[in-house]
Amino acid sequence: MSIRETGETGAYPDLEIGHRETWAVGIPAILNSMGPALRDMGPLRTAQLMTSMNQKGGFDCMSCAWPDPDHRTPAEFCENGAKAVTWEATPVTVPRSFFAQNSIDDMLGISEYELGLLGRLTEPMYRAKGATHYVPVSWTDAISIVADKLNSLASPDEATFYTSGRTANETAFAYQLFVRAFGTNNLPDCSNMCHESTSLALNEVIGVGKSTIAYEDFGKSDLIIVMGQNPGTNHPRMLTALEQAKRNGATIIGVNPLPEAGLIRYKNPQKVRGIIGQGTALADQYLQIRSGGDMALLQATSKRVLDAEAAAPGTVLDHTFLADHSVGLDEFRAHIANLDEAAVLAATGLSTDELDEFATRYLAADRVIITWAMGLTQQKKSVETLKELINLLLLRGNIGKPGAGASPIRGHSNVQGDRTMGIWEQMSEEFIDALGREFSFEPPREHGADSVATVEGLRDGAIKVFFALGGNFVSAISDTTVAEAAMRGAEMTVQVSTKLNRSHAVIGDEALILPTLGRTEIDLQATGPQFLSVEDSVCAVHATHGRVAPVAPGILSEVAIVARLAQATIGDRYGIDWVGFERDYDLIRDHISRVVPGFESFNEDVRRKGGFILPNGPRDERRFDTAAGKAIITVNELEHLERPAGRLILQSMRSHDQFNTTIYSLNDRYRGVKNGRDVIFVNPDDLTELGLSDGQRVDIISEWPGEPDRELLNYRVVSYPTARGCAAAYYPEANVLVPLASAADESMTPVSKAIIVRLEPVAVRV
Ligand SMILES: Nc1nc2c(c(=O)[nH]1)N[C@H]1C(S)=C(S)[C@@H](COP(=O)(O)OP(=O)(O)OC[C@H]3O[C@@H](n4cnc5c(=O)[nH]c(N)nc54)[C@H](O)[C@@H]3O)O[C@H]1N2
Ligand SMILES: Nc1nc2c(c(=O)[nH]1)N[C@H]1C(S)=C(S)[C@@H](COP(=O)(O)OP(=O)(O)OC[C@H]3O[C@@H](n4cnc5c(=O)[nH]c(N)nc54)[C@H](O)[C@@H]3O)O[C@H]1N2
Ligand SMILES: [Mo]
Repeated sequence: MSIRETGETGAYPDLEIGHRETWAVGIPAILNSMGPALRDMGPLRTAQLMTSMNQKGGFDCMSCAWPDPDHRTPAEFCENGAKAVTWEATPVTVPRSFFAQNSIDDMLGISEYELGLLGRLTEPMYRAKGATHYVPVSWTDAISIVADKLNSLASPDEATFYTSGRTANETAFAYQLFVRAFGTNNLPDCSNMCHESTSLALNEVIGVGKSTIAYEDFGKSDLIIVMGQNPGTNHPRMLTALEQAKRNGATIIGVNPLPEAGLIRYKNPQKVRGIIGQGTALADQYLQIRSGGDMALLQATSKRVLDAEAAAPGTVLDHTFLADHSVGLDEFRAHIANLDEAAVLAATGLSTDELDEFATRYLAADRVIITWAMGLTQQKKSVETLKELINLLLLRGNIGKPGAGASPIRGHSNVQGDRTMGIWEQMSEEFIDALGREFSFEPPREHGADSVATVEGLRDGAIKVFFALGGNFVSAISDTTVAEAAMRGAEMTVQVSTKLNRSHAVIGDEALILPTLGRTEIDLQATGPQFLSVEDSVCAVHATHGRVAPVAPGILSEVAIVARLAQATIGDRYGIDWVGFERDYDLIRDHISRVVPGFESFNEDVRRKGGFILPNGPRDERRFDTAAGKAIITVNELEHLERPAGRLILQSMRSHDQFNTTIYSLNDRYRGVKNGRDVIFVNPDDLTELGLSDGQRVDIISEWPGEPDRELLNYRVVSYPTARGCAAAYYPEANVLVPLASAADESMTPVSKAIIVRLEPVAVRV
């Protein structure tokens, strides 16, 4: 291994590595969450927000899609929810002078963290072709610049319309209607990079791409398996549900290469016991699996289940359920009988004892829930892995009975609802038919571009206009260098945003920033204050009401922006009442009630305290609307990621102080990192094997056949007890290492959790 000469001192000179936490939440969480909120917002605004967050009649926290319990505590939020609210509801605004003083090139030199700290956007900004700076522009001009551009395109497919998952149901419905009426299905969204693998796998085998449980099921379960998910950081209120389940006698198993604090032990900040007491030891078993090894683990467990059935016929499988509700058992049994245990051990990095114990626990439980997030969905074989997860549940009838089921835990607070509302480049024929009927037009049928195809389209010149309803596309998508070059090739880019981020600096020839209201703010329209609605991870839909005054006058709601753009672009083409939509969101809900199943009395149901729960075939009546009319047990070839000698499998994940590409601070408390993000966590035995040591600076290099190496320079090695052969670094920085072509089979989700890398020591010049 050569010593490279790339190092300056690290990007974060104050970086400190301290000790790793095994407990999550408790007193530090309360102090951490309330401190910054009080400082930035003042006591009144803070009180208004914190007491209405996630309450019936209040607003929905935008930090994740975790559901709300029926009985709410007065403080129904977590540390990270409080951070998200503080970040959005800050009274600080970006002054005009910022754009006058800083050119777009200057903005490129400002980090995501510092851009966010500048505050909220308050007026539309325009960068004309060739100009070096953004200048203020009126709403009327901004909207007509975009509409004229869209109407000048040779085909509607030359434009693409991204959505980030914070967009509410009503906005999402109006937006996709506009896009389809304009004439394209180019509707990429953050879900393409997130739970797409889940949606595809579950739709195929159980007929619905969503969770099959209700919130109460956690409390009724015997065994909850949490796979590829870090709830202590990303869904902290889930720990309360797990704690409750544990008190009711459930066993909890974590499957994760990293020892994640919250999964292991938990102190509940909403209870006195949790604040001063010992808290709860959560996980009964913790499998530190090798990245990408989950398919092997699931197959090995199914094999043990089938072996147990063979040893005591008629006693292990749920024969009635399988006979009535599934197809494919015989083929599956024949296939799994030949499972190569040596391959399983290699793929999982686990011992036979660990695999046996896991299977024994599965067999001992009558009601099993498996939850999962990005550790399972951002892998090359994600879709197959999730089908294996369903296979395992089906064998013992663990779908459609109390306390049992498959539960993907979604990320963005309304990413699931956006899909229900039609934000997808490949919506079903039924949806397209219903939409066309409701608005008397013929929507386009050909599938549109997803997130990866959007970058390819921009790169190759097929796509000329990029419009984003929220999000931070260039930072979120894989292959940063390629994505940024592609975006710069656009003729026009438009961002509807609350705050500045990198996507406002990496732009096309012409660019616009359209500032919008956040979820915390009162949305006053001609007919009075409006509310919106969201759908959580367990298919519960409820209203969200803004509670504080908008941060500045003149900011439009997302609905208003979409409606005005639609009016300016397609006008009265199909007689759609865009003006009415902006005045009264009930009109949008009326249309939704006739297009989207489950929403038949939307305006009425959504006004009930706590909202309503969407129908769900598998959960409600063991009805599986698949091609076979039953749940499909599938045969999947085990394939595992080979790790070439001297290389590591790198995953990119979130720190405790970030929301996706938004960085709240440079700390990751549970993992012991302070004041920096340029770290790579590596197992101590791997360090020895690679001849590296803790504290050393390395360049991280990913390799992809036929392409030049991708590099992330000058990272500090942290010796950390992750699984052997695996390493971890933070997203979004690590996206430079993920080739655009490295996407999951079928779902095309970037493989953010398994990048083959080598580490090269750098000589640091101080
Ligand atoms: N505070 C906060 N909350 C958030 C977000 C945020 O950024 N900040 N983001 C939101 C969004 S959009 C999402 S999608 C969710 C994300 O929620 P998570 O999926 O929890 O997010 P990640 O940080 O990507 O963590 C992935 C986890 O999977 C593990 N893992 C990696 N590879 C494997 C593997 O091969 N097998 C297994 N079994 N595990 C693996 C990692 O060690 C890590 O614990 O959180 C949502 N909530
Ligand atoms: N390497 C790697 N890459 C990943 C992932 C990973 O784990 N590893 N995770 C992937 C996942 S799961 C996801 S979901 C994507 C996330 O991708 P995105 O959803 O595109 O990214 P975010 O960082 O959530 O977007 C934040 C921006 O949204 C804007 N915003 C915030 N609130 C609002 C609002 O109310 N309205 C509007 N209009 N704008 C608002 C703000 O300007 C803010 O800067 O990233 C993906 N990329
Ligand atoms: Mo996500």
